[in-house]
Amino acid sequence: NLQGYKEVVKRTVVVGGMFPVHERLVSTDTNTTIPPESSDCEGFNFRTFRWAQTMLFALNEINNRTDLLPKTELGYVIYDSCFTISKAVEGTLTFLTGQDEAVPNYRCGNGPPLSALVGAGASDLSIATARILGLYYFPQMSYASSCSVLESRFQYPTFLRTIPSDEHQSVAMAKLLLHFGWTWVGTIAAEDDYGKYGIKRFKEVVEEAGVCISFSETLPKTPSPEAMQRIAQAVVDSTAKIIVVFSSDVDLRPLLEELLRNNITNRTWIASEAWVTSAAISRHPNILPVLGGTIGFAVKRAEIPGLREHLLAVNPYNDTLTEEFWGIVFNCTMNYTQVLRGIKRCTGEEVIEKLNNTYSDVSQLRITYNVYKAVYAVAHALHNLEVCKLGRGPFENGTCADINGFEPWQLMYYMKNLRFTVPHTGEEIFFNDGDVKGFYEILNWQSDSDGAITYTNIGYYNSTAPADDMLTINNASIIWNNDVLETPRSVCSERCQPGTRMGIRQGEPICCFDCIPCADGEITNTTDARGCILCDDDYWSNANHDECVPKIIEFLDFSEALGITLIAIAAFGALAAIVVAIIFLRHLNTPLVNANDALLSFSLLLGLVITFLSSIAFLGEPQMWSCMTSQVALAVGFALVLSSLMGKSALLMLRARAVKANDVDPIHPRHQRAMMIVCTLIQAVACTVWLILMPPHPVKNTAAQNIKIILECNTGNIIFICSIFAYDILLALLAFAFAFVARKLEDHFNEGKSVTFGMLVFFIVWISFVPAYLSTRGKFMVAVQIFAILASSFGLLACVFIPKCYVLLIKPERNKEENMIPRPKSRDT
Ligand code: TCR
Repeated sequence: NLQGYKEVVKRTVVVGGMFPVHERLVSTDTNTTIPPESSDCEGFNFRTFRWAQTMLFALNEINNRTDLLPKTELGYVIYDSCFTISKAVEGTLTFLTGQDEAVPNYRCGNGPPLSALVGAGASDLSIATARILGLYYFPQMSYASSCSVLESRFQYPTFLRTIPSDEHQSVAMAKLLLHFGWTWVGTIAAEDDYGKYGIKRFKEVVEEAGVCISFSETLPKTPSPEAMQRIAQAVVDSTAKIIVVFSSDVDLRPLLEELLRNNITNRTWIASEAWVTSAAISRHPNILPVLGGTIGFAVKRAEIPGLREHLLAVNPYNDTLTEEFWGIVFNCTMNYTQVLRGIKRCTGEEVIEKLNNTYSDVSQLRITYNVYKAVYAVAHALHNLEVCKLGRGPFENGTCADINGFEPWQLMYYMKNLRFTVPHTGEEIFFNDGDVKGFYEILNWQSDSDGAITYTNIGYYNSTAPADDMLTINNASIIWNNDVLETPRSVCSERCQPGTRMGIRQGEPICCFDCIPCADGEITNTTDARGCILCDDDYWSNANHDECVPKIIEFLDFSEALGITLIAIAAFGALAAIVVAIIFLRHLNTPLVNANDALLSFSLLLGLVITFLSSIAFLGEPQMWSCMTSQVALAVGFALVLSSLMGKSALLMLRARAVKANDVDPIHPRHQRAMMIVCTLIQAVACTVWLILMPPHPVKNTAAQNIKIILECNTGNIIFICSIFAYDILLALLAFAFAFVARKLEDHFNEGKSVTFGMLVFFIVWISFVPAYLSTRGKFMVAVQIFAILASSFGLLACVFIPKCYVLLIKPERNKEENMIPRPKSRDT
């Protein structure tokens, strides 16, 4: 142990220090046949030795000052904790008891008063020592123990530190991840309180923000090749490109060897404070491809003038640690027995100025600066204690503590309520319930011209800033792994674009999902949507499924080709019927026209004109009036046509019978006309009732076809429309039946045959209409309907009237009385 107090007139107060100068204990076999002895340490660490030397430097600086503790000299005892809890506990007990053979709860001798313990490096060591020191209310000022559990004033009442709590660092790391949009990360944590608590808090924060952890590994305290291979394999196997490592450099180094062996590149490492500026990692040969681009958090850096000179002025004969240091640096020994074994002997004249290693590197004074601050904090607390004015003191009745014999709790009071500025840097230090505020610099590992790693400052994290400004990062100054400038991506699944939704994969973290296209009629308009949204009634999804577009409105328009054709045909039909009527009028008194009641022929033609024209009302955008007129005109028109035909054929049939039976003419034209009018009227009345009760009306049919709204007429009530057209069918059947019976009648105008034939055409058209109608959709249904109307009307027109017109116009000589059916004797005669 390093110790020294100057024998001067000033009174002396001792400051304890504890540094992990060695990295581990020499492994010994646990032999229980001999008394236990303190184990030896190995693995000399230049960095932590520099920390220890910095404490000496700071004490020296303080002792030389006249304004700080002018009447008191600070002495020191420094213990090496060897990065092990047992050594730290042993050192603490030795410190408290003043015994080499530490006896707990007992201190003998009247040595100079102890003030505070600076240290215990790693958190688990501090936790152990803080528990012991807490028993005596003995102040402890740590410079590197950042674990968040040390925040608890209940468990560690006298623990203070100059390093921010890892609570801040974990949150900062999480924010960094979110800043770059990384949602798929691996974590590696040391198997100590620092690693475990640090990564635990980190995971809590990121998982809340929706980041997923690909793998979590722990770095064992006693590294084995198998464990390292397993971790390296986990890194290789994972698709996560971002790996967060919460560990000290000492614990990380074995893994680093393994990573280098496996040449694992193309990853971005996120470094915790404990290894971000560690030369033991960054000065490793060939490290650049593996760890280049690393981003990490570092505590404040400072320049401490005079430190380098102090470090280089070490005296190898001072103490055993320096002796060992000297031996390692110059590859020689001061130990006589080793000299005998042939190892070079140190002269003590070796030139340390030439030394260029971690020890004398003062470019990254971060934890070193924390040590410096910690020592100053103790000194300032002692100073405040010393300058206390009786009567105005903080203790009972305004009393003060005596610097020559104060109690640890009295010093603790001053430490807690401390506020001072650090020399050279001017930083103001105070403890907020034992902790300093969370401030980190964010460093990026970049390579300089000779391929060595430099730490470039790319931003900072300030826990006291408002939530949005805590993290400040200059993205442009980052150079990533393999010298790329583009931010790496680390996601388990790429984002789901609009038009798709996230589909979970059973048993995998939520960041790993499939993008499932939305079904037709459903959309997503954001990325990473959880579910598709159904479009409103009048809307439908577009091809990409990222927008609801209005459905296409469909109806058979007048202006389109099909519409125009249909109108032309219908108009032609109506015209033809009118022309026929005109021909008939011109030959009104000829036998042919008179043969079968001219009036019925005219009503038949009128009915045909109506049906032809009614088909036009089916076209165009359905309106209330067009729906009403089209259906009703059709129904009534057909009723007129069919009842006229029925009248005609009934007449034919009855006459035929009368002729056969040589009876009188059974029927007067008045009867047929009345029949025609009554049958048509029934239909007209039925239609009127229909129109009044449940009129057909235009509707938007959205159900028939997904992407279209079909504008069509709703027929109001299905029973009405059925009965109305059923009535028409009834008339048609009757007309057909009568005509069929009369078809063989000997008449040269073939009235019976042409009506039968016309009715057959009519039936065929309407029977074939049914399947055609049912198998079409949208506006073509209307077209099919119109076609059926036109076809059946043309059929009737053609069958019934063409033969007659032929005779009237081309063969007028056949238009003779004798060609008529033999008329039964007229009643009047
Ligand atoms: N806190 C760590 C130990 C540690 C450390 C370091 C060790 C920190 N920084 C630098 C070596 C070098 C930060 C702990 O355990 O709390």
